[in-house]
Amino acid sequence: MEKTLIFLKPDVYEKRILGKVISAIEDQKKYNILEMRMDRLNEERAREFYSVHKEKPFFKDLVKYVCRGPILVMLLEGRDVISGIRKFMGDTDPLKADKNTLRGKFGESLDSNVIHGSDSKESAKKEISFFFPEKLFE
Ligand code: IDP
Ligand code: MG
Repeated sequence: MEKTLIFLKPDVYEKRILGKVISAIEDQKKYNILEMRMDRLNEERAREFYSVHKEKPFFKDLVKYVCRGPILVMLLEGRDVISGIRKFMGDTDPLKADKNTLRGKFGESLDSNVIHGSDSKESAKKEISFFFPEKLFE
């Protein structure tokens, strides 16, 4: 069993579709939600979380996006959950994402693209410890 870190971004909260996105994930019948918490990133924490992107032209907009409202953070567990949930998220750009992915269905643009998901075992480990430091070594 593998673990990953996802969060539903502020656009999901703003549109009041947290429940719909959680339902879509649960309907996959593949993953266990081990932890779930409303949280909010400030600029400093967002910059730290996304530090791999700090040289990118969109970094400033990305930080603004994820700080603009509450996020719902989840620790997910399942077989191949890291790649499985990434596939289910869909393309980073909702306009390019398949219609039966979360971003294709609920997203609008690069700053309303619904969800973050860890992209490797290394980033999952780092990102789980960022939000759930007490859970990492269980
Ligand atoms: P991912 O979320 O699919 O892993 P990344 O390349 O890691 O995509 O980018 C992180 C986030 O930064 C994206 O989810 C999106 O919100 C934002 N982003 C990515 N590329 C662009 C861009 O070209 N313009 C504006 N925002 C972007
Ligand atoms: Mg990424």
